[in-house]
Amino acid sequence: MELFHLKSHPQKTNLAATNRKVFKELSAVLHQHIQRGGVTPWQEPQSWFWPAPSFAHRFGTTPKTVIAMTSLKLIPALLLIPLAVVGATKPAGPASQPHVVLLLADDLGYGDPGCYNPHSKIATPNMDRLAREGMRFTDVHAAGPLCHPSRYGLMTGRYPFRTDVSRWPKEPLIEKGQVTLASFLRDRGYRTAMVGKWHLGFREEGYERPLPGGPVDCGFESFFGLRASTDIPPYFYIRGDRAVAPPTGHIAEHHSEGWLPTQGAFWREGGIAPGLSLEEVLPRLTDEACALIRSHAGNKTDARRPLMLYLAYTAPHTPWLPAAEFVGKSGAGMYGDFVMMLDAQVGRVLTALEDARMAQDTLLIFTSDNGPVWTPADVARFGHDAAGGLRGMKADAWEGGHRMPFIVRWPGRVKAGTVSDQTICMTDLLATLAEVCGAKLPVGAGPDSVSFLPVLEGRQPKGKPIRGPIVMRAGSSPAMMIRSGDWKLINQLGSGGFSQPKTIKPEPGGPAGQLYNLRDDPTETTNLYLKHPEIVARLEAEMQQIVKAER
Ligand SMILES: [Ca+2]
Repeated sequence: MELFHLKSHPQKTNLAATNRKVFKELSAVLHQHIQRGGVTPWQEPQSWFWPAPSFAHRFGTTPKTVIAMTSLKLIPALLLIPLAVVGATKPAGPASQPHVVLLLADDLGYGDPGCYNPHSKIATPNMDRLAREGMRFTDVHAAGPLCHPSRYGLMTGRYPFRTDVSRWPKEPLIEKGQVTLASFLRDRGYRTAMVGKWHLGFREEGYERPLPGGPVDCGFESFFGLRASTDIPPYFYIRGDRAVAPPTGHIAEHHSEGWLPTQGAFWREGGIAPGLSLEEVLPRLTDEACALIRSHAGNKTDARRPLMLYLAYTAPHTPWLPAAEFVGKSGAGMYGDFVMMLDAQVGRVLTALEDARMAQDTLLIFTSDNGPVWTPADVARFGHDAAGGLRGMKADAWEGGHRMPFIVRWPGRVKAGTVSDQTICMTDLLATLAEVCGAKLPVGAGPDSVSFLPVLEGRQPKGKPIRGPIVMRAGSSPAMMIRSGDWKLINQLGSGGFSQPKTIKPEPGGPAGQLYNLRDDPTETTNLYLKHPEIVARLEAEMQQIVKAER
């Protein structure tokens, strides 16, 4: 066998002896491919080794990097092949697109992963590893500070205040035909799969019947997971659009001593599928995701397509149910132990991608849907700040409610160990992935989505914002907020969410809202509303313009 690096030595120097690692790796994949019955190069060069870019990425840093093998005498089936070229240039079409794995944690705070908070009391080696191997963002915002609005924005690229998200318990929030991350990528040749918590509504007419309007009607070709959070009944698994077993049993409400009623191993009473244990849900989702990754790599029909996997975890949302091996292991109580268990799940997914030889060609995003259920009293008790110094918690208009850990690992395309302070909204993922595919979004799709691919690729000049203002509704009040550059306006007083007080009536002559300069005051301690009326007026006008735009 011979190995060539065509860019530097166009088929002149056999590098098989001097580049043993590359040679062995390439040979192994070639064998594996042939054993799976792969096509021969002259029949279908672009998909000979699907996915072709994995080679370009693994063995070089530019699309021009080429590995060639000749005289394949070690492989009887290909004895007569004079020359095979792999990954010569980035081909058009699905084979040029990376796998996309979107890992969404549930209620994980900005200050939980060690890579975001050097004082975190929770060991998160796998999240930290992602940060070391990818780009860590410090100013990314969920589209809303609660599960369902956040996920609506993530899936559709449209701000959740543009629809009535309160309909979710009975109706699908995503309209028929509305473009989603999944439908868009499916139409670009991806195999789209979702595992985990949906929380965007089904048309519910009884759990013995199909559940229309969910993931498989919104662009995912497969779905295994749950209707909503593991503290909101009924509790049952769904595969496709059917209950695996309908929730014909009953479970009583549960709380944990020493915690608020909405913390600890808290769940509400209601229906549950026979045999379902809430403790098993988190590892079960990982089992499903890892099996899906393995089956994708092992099935020659599937493996010809890039995979888009949306893995929406149920942790560390309540109930906090760490497995025995994690109990007492963090310095942040049941919550911290459950975050450690989540981190271990992330590690399992990374290992599955590596074992399937997909990791090097996967654009992996790790983030969370909204802030933690962690109060100032918890910070004092454990010395752990789940919001990482930001003000507030889940549901709040303050930063703790929606500024999220957000890490992108994409070997060969996103520089390892980098940090970006670009202000980004999770609605932006749709336009970003469209640009990754070299495609334009259809008219009307992702109206609040702006591609941040230039940031990922290090092309965006530092200090030049990639997008305009972000507008959001608070989780527990009608309060609206806008973030524009360094400035942030909340059009009422109070948190707007779970922090007390939620709302405060303005005093005569006092401020009617909150204005903060996040550059000077990232913890939102000094309200400049009365000091800068001109900035308040400008931000209010910007906000109204965005809210009123018909999108
Ligand atoms: Ca959540």
